[in-house]
Amino acid sequence: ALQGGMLFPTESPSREVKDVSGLWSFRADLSPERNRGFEQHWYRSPLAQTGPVIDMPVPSSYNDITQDAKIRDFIGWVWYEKDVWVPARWIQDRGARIVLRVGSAHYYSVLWVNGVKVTEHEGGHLPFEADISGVLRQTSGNPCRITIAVNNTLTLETLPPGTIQYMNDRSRYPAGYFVQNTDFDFFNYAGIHRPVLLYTTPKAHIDDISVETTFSDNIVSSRTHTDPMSVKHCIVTSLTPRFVWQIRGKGFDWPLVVKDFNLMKWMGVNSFRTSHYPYAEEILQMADRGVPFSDSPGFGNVSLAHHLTVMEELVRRDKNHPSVVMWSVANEPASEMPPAGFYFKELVSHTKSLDSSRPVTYITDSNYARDQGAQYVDVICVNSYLSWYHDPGHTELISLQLNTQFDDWYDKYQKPIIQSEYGADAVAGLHSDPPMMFTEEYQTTVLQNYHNVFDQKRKEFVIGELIWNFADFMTAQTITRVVGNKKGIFTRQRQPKAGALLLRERYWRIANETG
Ligand code: GCB
Repeated sequence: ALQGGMLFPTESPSREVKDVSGLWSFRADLSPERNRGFEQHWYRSPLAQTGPVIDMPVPSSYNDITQDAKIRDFIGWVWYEKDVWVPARWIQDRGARIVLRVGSAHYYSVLWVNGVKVTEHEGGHLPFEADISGVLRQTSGNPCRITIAVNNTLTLETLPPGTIQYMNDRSRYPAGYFVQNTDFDFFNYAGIHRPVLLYTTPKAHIDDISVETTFSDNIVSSRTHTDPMSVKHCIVTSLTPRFVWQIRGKGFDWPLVVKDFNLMKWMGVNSFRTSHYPYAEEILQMADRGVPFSDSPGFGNVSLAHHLTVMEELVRRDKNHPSVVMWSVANEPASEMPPAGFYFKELVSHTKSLDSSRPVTYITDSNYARDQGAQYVDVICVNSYLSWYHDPGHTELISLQLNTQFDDWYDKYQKPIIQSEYGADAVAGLHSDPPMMFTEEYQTTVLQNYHNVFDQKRKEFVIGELIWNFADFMTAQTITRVVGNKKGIFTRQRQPKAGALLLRERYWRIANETG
């Protein structure tokens, strides 16, 4: 079980917050074993004394900041360092507790203050912190040198998982050559993605609170019920934003957050799904003010134990946001594998024990007959790409195949269903009539065919629809991707494609019909 709460730091008469984001010194450990920083103790002296450093903005991914493809595609440990001044009164006041908090860093982090290790953390999208009062007072505080080593390597035990593959054929690859393989298609952006804060609390302080939200309007009525059918009102329409874009990668960025909320309001969206990881707390705070949403974060024991911890951290952090309507424990897991049944039984029941007031789900692209985990969830969330990854070009098949998809799942489980992804790639400005794949016309035709079925099934058991995707986003380079994934209805620069106008008309119409 986790120690302590994880309240979002805010100022008060008894608490102060100091944001130490900004320019940090940065060095990637390019040694063949990627371990030189630890061997040479780079945390013991200023990083610049160990070798060349460059400026790196925090928060941001480091990948797109330089012109160097080695940094863009780097796998392994990178080192961040910053000297900060801690207010003298914080150090002198023995009644003050001084905490260093990292909003998120991807994926494994080790944190030192003045050369003393203060904590480490596994997991790429949730905050971690350390009480550094003792270290600061022992090392006489100022300037306070903060060092953070971050490793983006994905293994079968990380979320999301990945594997490292060594290429041993010396006729084709140099010695030591390796690649990171993954099964997801967003670019594995890495670095310190959310603000780094110093804050104080009194020694005797409130560590955690639980907010019970009761609302009379139907937007958040699901908040106080476990009955998933009550979700009906808040997920009539929805879409998926993705806070990746140019230069900053996954780094938190207020202008982009506000722009995306404005776009969602413009479209008449009443809900969105986070994908495929927990978003920044600032985004939840925005959502609490208007747009509710559901949150998401190998099958071995090590994976399961880590996964349970991540759900504990997620629920601890986000339980008080009225905008969170449902917990999602996974996206497209290999849920047809035999161990998946036990894995999801444990994961779902553990999440329910942490919060009995919200439904729990995971997103599946598995076949209804082979999936092992749907029996444990409250709502079945299905992704499908009819006429894209299957029967490419044949939009005339969508109606038949989508009806079958819904009926199969419903006949087996009698649970409410959300279409949690559907869509098609469109390169903005590419046109063809009759429609062809990758044109705006093809994307709108796919959406329209899906919508026709949603409109029939909405009267029965289909309680939500989430377009994939809100905006285009960067992926690894493959032959299926045209400079990233183009399933956005907005471009990466947030300009609308024809699909955005189709959805806008639809969302506003449904909102008017359902009041
Ligand atoms: C999916 C994944 C999403 C991909 C999408 C696609 O099912 O959940 O991460 O981006 O398909 O476009 O292939």
